[in-house]
This record gives sequence, C-alpha cells and structure tokens, in this order.
Amino acid sequence: MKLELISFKLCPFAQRAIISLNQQNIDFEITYINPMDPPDWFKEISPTGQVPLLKADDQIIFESNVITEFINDISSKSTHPENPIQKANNRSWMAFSSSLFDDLFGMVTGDEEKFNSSKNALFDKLAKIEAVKGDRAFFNGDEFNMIDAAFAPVFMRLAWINEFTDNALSIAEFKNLSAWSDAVLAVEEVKTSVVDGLDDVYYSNIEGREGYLSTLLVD
Ligand SMILES: N[C@@H](CCC(=O)N[C@@H](CS)C(=O)NCC(=O)O)C(=O)O
Repeated sequence: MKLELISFKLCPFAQRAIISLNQQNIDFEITYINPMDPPDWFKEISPTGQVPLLKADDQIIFESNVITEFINDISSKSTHPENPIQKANNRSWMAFSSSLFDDLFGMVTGDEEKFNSSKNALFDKLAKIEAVKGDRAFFNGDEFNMIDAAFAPVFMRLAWINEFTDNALSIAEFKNLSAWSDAVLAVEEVKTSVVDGLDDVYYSNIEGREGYLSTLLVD
C-alpha cells in the first residue's frame, strides 16, 4: 500500500501521524502544504480543508486520531492496550487531548485576556489528566502507546513556550504529567517527528502573531 501524508510543518495533528508511522516503521511520503493557502488539488480531496490527510493508495483518510488508528490497524504490533475498557479509556483521553490545541492556539494568538482564559482552560484540563495519569513512565505503563503520540505535540509545544519565556506555562505543579512529558519528549520517534529548526519557526510564529505571549518572549 502506498501512503502519502499531506501535512503542514507546524501542524501538531500531523505530528501525531508521523510519530505513529515512524514508531511502526512504515514507509510513507510526505507532502507539505500551507492550509491557509491550499492548492486546488488539496481542496478537491480534503473534506474539511484541514491537514493531516493520509492518502492510502487512492483512499483519503482524515482526522489525526483516525489516521493513527488506521496506522495501528495495518501494523503487526498494536500500540493500544488489549483490554477493551482500557482501550476505550485511551481513546476517550485521545479525543480529550485534541481540545488542548485550541487552548494553545488561544494563548499563541490572543491578547492578555484571551491568553489568561485559554491558559486557565488548559490548566483545568491538565489537572484532570494529572488525576488519572498515575506514576508510570507512559500513559499505560512502560511502553510508548498511541495515546502518548496523541499528547506528544502538546508536550513539545509547552516545552518550547517554557524555553522561550520565563516558564510561562510551567507544568511542574503536575508531578505525573511533568514526568510523562519528559519521558515522551525523550522518545526518538517524537524527537524526529518534526523538521530541524521547527522550534525557531514556532518562536517566529509566536512573535509574528503579536499576541500577549509574544510580550513574554525572553530571547
Ligand atoms: N481535528 C483535526 C484538526 C486538524 C487541524 O486543525 N489542522 C489545522 C492545521 S494544524 C488546519 O488544517 N487548519 C486549517 C483550517 O482549519 O482551515 C485533526 O485532528 O486532524
């Protein structure tokens, strides 16, 4: 099967798919577009106008969590827990994790009021995750699973923002979550899931948005 991922370099949702493809050692091609100025061929094949899309031969698969499920389905080793309740629980928290990106977007683009309301919303959600996380390295234990890939882009962006500012979004108060973030960000497939220098692009993006967060940048 020929796989082509249609992506955008800064897209956290596409990053989930790249991590899963790399973790499963699956060959794929990647085509980058700018979803803010998409080419006509993309508009024709994308039902939502959003990336990522995974083209599997001639079929279009969209929605990042569906794409990672598909990658799992065509792989010999599952990155989900076997137990149906635990698997459903992982899927619930994967869906929950997607809303964290809305809060991050609000913080990167908003004025001070929007930054603070988005930060409060994000930290309320992080507290809920902390309450269920437990103290194992990854969400389900010692193995990096699909749910860890779903959260990885959030942890990467929080780490970047903390590095660029005086820890404006420190998650140190959440002990289990902090340790989980460290473990996830140390995984090779996570480290190699973004192009070199993407942290600088993210920095420039924050600067260019001229929101409240840009006033907190320290270098
Ligand atoms: N729920 C979607 C969200 C994808 C998404 O928001 N992609 C952004 C880029 S990171 C996009 O394509 N934005 C352009 C738009 O919404 O028109 C998923 O999980 O795949």
